[in-house]
Amino acid sequence: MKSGYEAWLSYPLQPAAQRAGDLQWCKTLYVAEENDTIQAAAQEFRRGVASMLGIEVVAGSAGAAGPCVAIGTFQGGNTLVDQVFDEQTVRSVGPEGYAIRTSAAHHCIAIGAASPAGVLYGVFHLLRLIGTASGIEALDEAVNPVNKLRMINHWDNFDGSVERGYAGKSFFYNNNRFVDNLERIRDYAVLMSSVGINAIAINNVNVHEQETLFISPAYLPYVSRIADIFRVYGIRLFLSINFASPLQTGELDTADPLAPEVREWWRGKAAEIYEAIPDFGGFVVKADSENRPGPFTYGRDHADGANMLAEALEQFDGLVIWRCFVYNCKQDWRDRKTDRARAAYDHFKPLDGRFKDNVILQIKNGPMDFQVREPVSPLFGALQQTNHLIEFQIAQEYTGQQRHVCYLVPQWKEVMEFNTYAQGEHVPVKHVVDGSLWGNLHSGMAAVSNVGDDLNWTGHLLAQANLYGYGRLAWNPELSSEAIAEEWVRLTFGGDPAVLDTVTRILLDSWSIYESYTAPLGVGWMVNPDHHYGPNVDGYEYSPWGTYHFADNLGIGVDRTVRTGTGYSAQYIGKNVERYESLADCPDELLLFFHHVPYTHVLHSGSTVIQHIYDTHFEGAERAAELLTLWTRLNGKLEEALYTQVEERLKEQAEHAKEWRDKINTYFYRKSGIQDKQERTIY
Ligand code: GCW
Repeated sequence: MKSGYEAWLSYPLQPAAQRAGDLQWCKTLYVAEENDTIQAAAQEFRRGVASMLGIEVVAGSAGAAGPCVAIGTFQGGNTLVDQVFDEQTVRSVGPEGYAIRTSAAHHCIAIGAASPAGVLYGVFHLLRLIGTASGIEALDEAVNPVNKLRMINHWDNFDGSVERGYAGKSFFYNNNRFVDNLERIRDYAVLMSSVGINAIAINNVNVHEQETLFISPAYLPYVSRIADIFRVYGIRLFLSINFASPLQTGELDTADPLAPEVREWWRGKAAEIYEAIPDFGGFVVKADSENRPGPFTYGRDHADGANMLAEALEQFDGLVIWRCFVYNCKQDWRDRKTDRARAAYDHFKPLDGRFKDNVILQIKNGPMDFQVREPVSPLFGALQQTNHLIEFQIAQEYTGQQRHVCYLVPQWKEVMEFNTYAQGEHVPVKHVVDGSLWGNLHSGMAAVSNVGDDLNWTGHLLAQANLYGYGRLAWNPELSSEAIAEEWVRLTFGGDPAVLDTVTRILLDSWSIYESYTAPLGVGWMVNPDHHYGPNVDGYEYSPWGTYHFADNLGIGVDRTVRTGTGYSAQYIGKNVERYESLADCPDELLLFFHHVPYTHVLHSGSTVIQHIYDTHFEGAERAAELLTLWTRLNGKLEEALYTQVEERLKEQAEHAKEWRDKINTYFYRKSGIQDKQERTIY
């Protein structure tokens, strides 16, 4: 019986008509290399084919007659692979790419790659084609990942808790120990490599006392065991580190990045780490952010701090991934000059060009913090001489905490398509992020993981679509939200058209539904402090975190214009500045992020702000209830265990959406005194 643990590698049995076509190729697998990664690819192929096509795959060889699948690296010993691919194709395949071709002449489907990881990705591609009934008779393509770094950040703590984790405990640590059972970590690595993830940081960016010692001899052997597993699946392991490590371990009395003994300490540390893990990815660093130590203590800046670490890692090809989530989290709410949205740009734009080649700045997609709606960070397009990554949050901290369904791929797509005007009329974020715009040495995507030790990995089964979708999008940002959703549904539940229709519809509507019953028009927050679940309009209004909405009896919103507000809109480039600056041009969905307006202000939609709030909240709660109705139509069409786990979550969402609706509507009705035109119940 399925539990969700198999996720999108559950390999449902394909319909008989399709099986016949795919079967003839897949009965035999020809592998010529002993390499662990290629053997893992072969094992996955056997597993997938057995389950989807109902046959045991037999081993083939060079001279054997009859069709087969042949996999291997170019010139790696698989003669069929080398016969099928011409020189031009081989040249077009990059370090992590693959070529796949159905060759009638050679009676095979060949998968060739420059590296074992490429072979693995190619095999997963073939399995995906079988699982989505795409036909494999006429394959001929060379595929390379668009983004070089495709990373997952875990916020797992050594005690087993997961910061912003909504799917149980960590499966790396338990009670201040590394787990003994590595099976689940291996299964996780398989899942991640199947969508092209090639880098994973295994501990929280808030590095506490014990985790500071992960880079010490006491813990490195355990870290190394995990790296051994990841390596087989083409994944490099990263660690989040504590900037004050030399100080905190008591070995030095300073962590000043310009102090020679500190530089020496980190160089020694790097050597120790690479001794244990020769392909160690590098460090993820949260410094001078939310009370974490950093270079500011010593009057140094972020470039000084990052470059010091980069110098220690560079001879080993290690990377320093330095986060730009830096702002004043002790703001006085009375201070109307400080604007948290400005902070990342104000800190990092002036440092553009000062970072070493192996430093990558990691920038959250928006200027605030993973809200259901916020503008794109103006740092994308502004950093011309610095490697950088975009950071998304797969964990649904502010988007329903995996108790509500919120398929985030459409949001990420919107961010990636955003025109930065960085150099010319059309320069979308995706071309900044993939490094093609300025030819960055390192670039790509990172995202905060949404998994834990819940049996189905993500708590809400439908939240698996975000994990899947993130990997697919990082590999190829051109994929559409719809295509990704459909793939995920087919691979997870099989190809029943009713299931496909219903589940993709639920996924594709879910972000807009969640947005409509929560904080309106881009203003954000309005959640309960600390845990961030559920409505609380003034939860952060008088707090030090810089996340205000400024609602009074007349109006609401944050004035971030240059003319009368914080000046944030000037951080954008070209037409974006005026678009956000002008009340007339600012898009409705971001109106309250950029402007403070009266409740009677008329939106582009024709509705007033207050009526929009009422309408979207009533509709949002209704639409949330419809999600449950839609799902109940699938009763009997899915495995019981899968059906009921989603049903339960959708019930909670439908109830909780009413809570949001009533708290938000009541709050604004009481503030404004303006009646709902439709006279619905407001308390
Ligand atoms: O949004 C905040 C989260 C913190 C997190 C921080 C960050 C890991 O609430 O839990 O800390 O972002 O991104 O560093």
